[in-house]
Amino acid sequence: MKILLALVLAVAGLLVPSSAAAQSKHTVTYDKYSLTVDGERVLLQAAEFHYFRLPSPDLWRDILEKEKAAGFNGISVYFSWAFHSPAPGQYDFTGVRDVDRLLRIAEEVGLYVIARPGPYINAETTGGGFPAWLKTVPGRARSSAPGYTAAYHDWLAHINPIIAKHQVTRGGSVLLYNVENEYAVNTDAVYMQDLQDTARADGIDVPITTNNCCDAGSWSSTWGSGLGAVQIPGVDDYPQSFDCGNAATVWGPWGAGVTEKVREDAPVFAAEYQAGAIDLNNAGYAACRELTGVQYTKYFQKGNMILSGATAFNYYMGFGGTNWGWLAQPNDVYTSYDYGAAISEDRQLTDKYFEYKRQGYFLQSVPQLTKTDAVAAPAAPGLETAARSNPDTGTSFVLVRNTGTTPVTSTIDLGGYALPLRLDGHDAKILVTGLDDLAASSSELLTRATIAGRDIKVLYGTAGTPGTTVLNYLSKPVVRVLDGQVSATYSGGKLRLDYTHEGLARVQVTGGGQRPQLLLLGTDDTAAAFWRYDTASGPVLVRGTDLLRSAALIHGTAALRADSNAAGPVEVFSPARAITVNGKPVAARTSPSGSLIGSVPGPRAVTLPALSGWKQQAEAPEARPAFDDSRWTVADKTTSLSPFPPLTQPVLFSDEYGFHTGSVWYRGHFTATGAETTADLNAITGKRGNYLVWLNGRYLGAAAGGVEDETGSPGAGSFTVPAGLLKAGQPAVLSVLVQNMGHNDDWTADDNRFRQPRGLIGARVGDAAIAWKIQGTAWLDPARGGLNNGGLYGERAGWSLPGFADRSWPAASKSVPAGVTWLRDDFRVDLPAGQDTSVALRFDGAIPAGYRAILYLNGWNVGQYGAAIGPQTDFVLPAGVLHQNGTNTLAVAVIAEQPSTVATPHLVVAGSQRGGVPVRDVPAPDRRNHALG
Ligand code: IPT
Repeated sequence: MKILLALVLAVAGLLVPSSAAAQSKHTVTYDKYSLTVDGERVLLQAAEFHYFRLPSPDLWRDILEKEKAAGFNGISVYFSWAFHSPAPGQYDFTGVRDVDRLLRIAEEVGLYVIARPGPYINAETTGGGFPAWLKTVPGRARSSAPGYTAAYHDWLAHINPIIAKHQVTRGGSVLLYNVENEYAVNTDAVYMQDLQDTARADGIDVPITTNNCCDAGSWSSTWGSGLGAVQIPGVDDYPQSFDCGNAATVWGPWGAGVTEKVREDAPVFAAEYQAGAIDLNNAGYAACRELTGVQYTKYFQKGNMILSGATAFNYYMGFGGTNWGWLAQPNDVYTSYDYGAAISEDRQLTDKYFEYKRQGYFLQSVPQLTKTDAVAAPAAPGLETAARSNPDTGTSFVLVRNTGTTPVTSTIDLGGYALPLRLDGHDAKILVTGLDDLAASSSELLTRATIAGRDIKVLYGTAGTPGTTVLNYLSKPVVRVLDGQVSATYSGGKLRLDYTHEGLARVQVTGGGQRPQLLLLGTDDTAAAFWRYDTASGPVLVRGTDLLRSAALIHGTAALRADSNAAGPVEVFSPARAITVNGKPVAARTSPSGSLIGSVPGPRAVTLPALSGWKQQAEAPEARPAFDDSRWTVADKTTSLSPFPPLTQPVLFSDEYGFHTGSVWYRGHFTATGAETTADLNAITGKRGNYLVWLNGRYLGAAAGGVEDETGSPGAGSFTVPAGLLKAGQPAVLSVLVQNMGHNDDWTADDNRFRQPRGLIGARVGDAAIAWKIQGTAWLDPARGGLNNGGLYGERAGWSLPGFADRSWPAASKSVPAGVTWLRDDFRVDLPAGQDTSVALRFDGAIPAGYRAILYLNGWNVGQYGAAIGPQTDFVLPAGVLHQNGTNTLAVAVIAEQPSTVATPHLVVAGSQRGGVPVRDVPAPDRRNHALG
């Protein structure tokens, strides 16, 4: 019965693969070579993933399945304190914050987890993970100061139990626990030790690591007093830096990218190995993907593997995602955190993904690599070589790199043969000798498996280059070339195959005193078309489709869950006699290679609606003198913990009054003399922010907010008071809308950056004594969280939400005055079922300088658009936040520094595949079912 149910579910494509290990407890240890689980050596190949940058939990499974399909066996996850804690003592782990669910998905998909709860995480996210309310807590952050200690103990008391429950040692998948982040300046060993003691007291029993940046030896047993030392120190390597604008010429400015060994008794751990870049210079993420492209990935990563002997890797980022809401740390990033990663922000697989897959499959098929020592390498004239060897099996791994930029033709002595070799400029290969029956090869190994009593090896090389593979055979075997051109010779117990890497050659070898064997000899591209999935009843190899999510072998059927970008072939190597793809039977024939070949359909065409029903409404009543601010907070503090002194009294820093997110309004009341000539203001907003000023309802203008740099002018603006606007003895009101961005990080661990204020830091109108009121975010959205909404009038009144009654709003003229204007449009989407269509909002034309726009999809703040913000013109609308079959509401808050004609966006398909994972709408309140504050 159980089997029948499994069959039905598997055929229907519903069976969620679960790691064989789930639910049973395991022992985790390590030695100088590698981590071990139940005594088995593990090569950890992880990709960094930030759940908080993808606000649709069903899509977490999509990304994790994509990572697994690329050969990763782990993910590394930062947990952002700021994302879970909107106010002191308040924590939320539900909905898009349900990290227990994330860790369950990782278990189901079969991925180890490196858990990184900080408390400090950097990550170009607001506050570097610190909640902004921490600015008002005394005691230096990232130290053993009591105030900070109490605050982070509260965070860890919430997050540690969730992590602990999911450890490998308790049947889960958390394999490593990372304390702090690049904690190398202004360090405090007592604090570093306490993080670990707290973790242990909370039940963390997997090895503890930390990621070091600058002094790789930090927190090793021999560093400093030894207090705070971690078991497995990790090292961050970013060889390409972040100069995306010069991608074409940059090559390793930040060093060779070889991870140092830090402790003699621990394995080498590449804790963050560069796999993309932040777009520091607004070059666009396509340029960052080029900076860290296939060539970089081959040369530096393969180099690191062999030169360092690392057996644990984490690639930063595997999928970058989106700084939705106010998640961005504004000095370094804007809305997109695409990162030029292997999986793009719109969840598409890029060229780089397939290079990760080639390397990942290789790593997973050579357990011999988990225990190696450096050995002398064979020479290859004109090329750089280095080697490592497994002392138990004699298997050797030879790195061959072309350090120059032009192709090199050479030979290398492998296994007693001088094998011809040609490497393109900056190309790198890892060649293997002595791997079971594989004596030597100048092709690289993609993967190997024994399937239905036959050994299959997939080997590959650059298209057009020569390849030779030498195999041990006790006696002369029968060689049949099924496809392609391969010549075979046998002598002295060795079968030698010579060929040119081209298309996909297939060679069947039988007899010779061993199991039958199928050799698949491909190019980079044809090798990348293979997918492998290890089912409970053995491996399945699939050629074709565009992503194999899982496979199951059930009663003679290979049940695949796969995505296809277009109609095409699917070839399955397995013991099965029939195939289903996504639950549907596929007509298949048996090929001469002994595989089943059929075809899969592509996605159905998608029509997206035009966004043509825009309505428009101006707001900003706060600018009007008569506006009732009696319920606003009085701003009258005279001191703050910020190292940045206020320029005038009282202290107007918005964090002091509990307003940490996005826009903040100020109203300053004073009695005029009539002699005032200027209003002089200063604001610190973080990079990309601004502020707009009204006096007695008259718009005076706007200025850029100050940025991180403490030495520069803190966002100074001097505004002329129009003659006659102020009258002697009459009440006057200065209204200021400050567009605060996210919060600075605390990379330097000295509080200076992190405690930098947001909002007004000085205000003067003549000599008037000003009485201030302040208003920011007015309600905590229970689903979208504390980082979604700022304090615009429309945000406070629910204009961003679906269901808000905009019936009385006029059709949009799209011409807006200086100030704040909203546009709204409802549209219906009906995307085909059983397929994954990724949708984005696109703005055409030049990015406007005169205004900025905050974009809300169904109430979720999905991004900010404007020349002052960044180069971004496409904004991803994640499935689930986008109702794929239903009504959606777009709301655009335009903050204009001058009268403008605004551009409205249109919908585009960013990618479409048949397949995908089921995605439900992310539950979130609309106007009708919550009370606005
Ligand atoms: C490294 C950080 O650990 C990580 O959080 C992130 O900020 C990354 O950089 C850049 O995206 S810091 C390293 C570059 C010195």
